[in-house]
Amino acid sequence: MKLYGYWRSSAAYRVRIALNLKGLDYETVSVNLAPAVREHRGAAFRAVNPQARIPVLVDGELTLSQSLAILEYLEDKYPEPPILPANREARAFARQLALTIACDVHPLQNSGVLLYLAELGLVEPQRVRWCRHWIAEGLTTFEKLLADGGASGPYCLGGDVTIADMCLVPQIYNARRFEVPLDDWPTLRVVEENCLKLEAFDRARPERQPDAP
Ligand SMILES: N[C@@H](CCC(=O)N[C@@H](CS)C(=O)NCC(=O)O)C(=O)O
Repeated sequence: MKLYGYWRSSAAYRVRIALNLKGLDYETVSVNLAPAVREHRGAAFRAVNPQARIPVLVDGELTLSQSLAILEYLEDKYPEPPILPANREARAFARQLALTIACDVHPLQNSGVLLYLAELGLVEPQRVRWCRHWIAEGLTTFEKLLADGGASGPYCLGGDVTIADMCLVPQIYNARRFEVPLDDWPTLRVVEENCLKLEAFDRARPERQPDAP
C-alpha cells in the first residue's frame, strides 16, 4: 500500500496510526503542503486526488481519499485488530466522537481554509484566534461526550483503541501547534498519554515521519 501524506497532516496521522496498529506495511509518498510549496495543488497530485487533499491510500486498484473512509476500508479488509467496537451502540459512539473532530473541528483549520481567510483580509493573529476557538469548542464537546459516556479509560471507549482515539490524538497535536491550553480537558490528556505509549501511535507521530524537518 501507498499512503500519500505529509508529516504534519493530522488527517494523514489518523491513517498512519491505523496502518501501524493493524501491522500493515506501507510506503509513504510525501506531498508538501507547506504554504510556500503547495505541492498538493499541482497537476501531478490532482491526478491522484482531484480534491487536492491528503491523505490518499492506494491499495492495488483502489485509490481512496477521506481519512474516515480509509479507516473503515482498512477495518473491512483487515479486521484484526479491530478499530471499531463489536457492540453496535459503542460502534456508533466511536463514529460520533471521530466525526465530531473530522467533520466539525479539523476542516476549520486546514491550510486551504487558513489561506482563504488570509485572502479575505484576516491577519495572522485573527486566523490563530479562529483556530483556537474551533479547537476549544470541539475538544470541550469531546470531553463532555466522554464524561457522559462514562469514560473509564485508558482509551476513549475503554480498553480498546478505536477510530475515536485516532482522531483525538492528532487533534490534540494540532491544539498544541496553535498553543491552545489543554487544562480544561483532563480526560482527553490522559487518553492521549495512554495512546502515545502504544508503538502504533508513537511511530505515527508527525516528528517521526521521514519528511519531518
Ligand atoms: N476530510 C478530509 C480532510 C483532508 C484534509 O483537509 N487534509 C488536509 C491536511 S490535514 C489537506 O490536504 N489540506 C490541504 C488544503 O487545505 O489545501 C479527511 O479526513 O481526509
